[in-house]
Amino acid sequence: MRVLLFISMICCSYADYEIKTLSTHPRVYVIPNFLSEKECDHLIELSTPMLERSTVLNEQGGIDSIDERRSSYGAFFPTDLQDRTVRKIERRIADLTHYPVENGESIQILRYKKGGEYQPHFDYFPRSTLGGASALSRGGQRVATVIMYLKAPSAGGETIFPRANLSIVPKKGTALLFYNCLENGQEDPLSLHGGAPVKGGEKWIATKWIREGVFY
Ligand code: PD2
Ligand code: ZN
Repeated sequence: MRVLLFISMICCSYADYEIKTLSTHPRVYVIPNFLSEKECDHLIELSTPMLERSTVLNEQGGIDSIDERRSSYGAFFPTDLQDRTVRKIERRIADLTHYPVENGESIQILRYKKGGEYQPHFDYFPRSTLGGASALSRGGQRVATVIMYLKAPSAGGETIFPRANLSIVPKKGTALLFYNCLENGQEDPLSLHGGAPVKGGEKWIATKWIREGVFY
């Protein structure tokens, strides 16, 4: 019995979080202490050698391009990455969202320096463009997004939802969960969101985009 309790304590470490509802239209939730400080530092360390200038989706179906609307540096963890911490976090996200691990794109790490921002956009793919259709063919729509704050800037860098009048101040270890689609699967225009310019220090986040089906 004691052994079982010990095992469940290890498996569920940091699964004991509180989910706070910030908005129901759009659906936005904040989860303090979703990651431990050690996990945040580990993700930063692991991704640092992989970072490259971020790109945005080319809606015509060509190559994604560097764009001033998104002035961060980022990296997707390779799908075959063997890292216990990353696996544990992916399991935790699946428990939080009730979507299987297989529906998640691999975690993307983003680093914003002073002045870095991500102007308001939708995480869902546009159905009417070639680029959107090609992205949709790999597991369907991005129904939900989980942003985990790994390092908070000293000023600025809030995640904003301009149509819902919401502004979330980054805090190390906190996660933000929001749905890009309504419960009926339709894209939600109220999910428009962005990363405000960083005014001091650096902001690091890990983003997990979750598809409606298995991502491949
Ligand atoms: O950095 C952010 O706060 C942010 C804002 C909007 C990140 C994303 N979108 C994203 O990674 O999609
Ligand atoms: Zn986004």
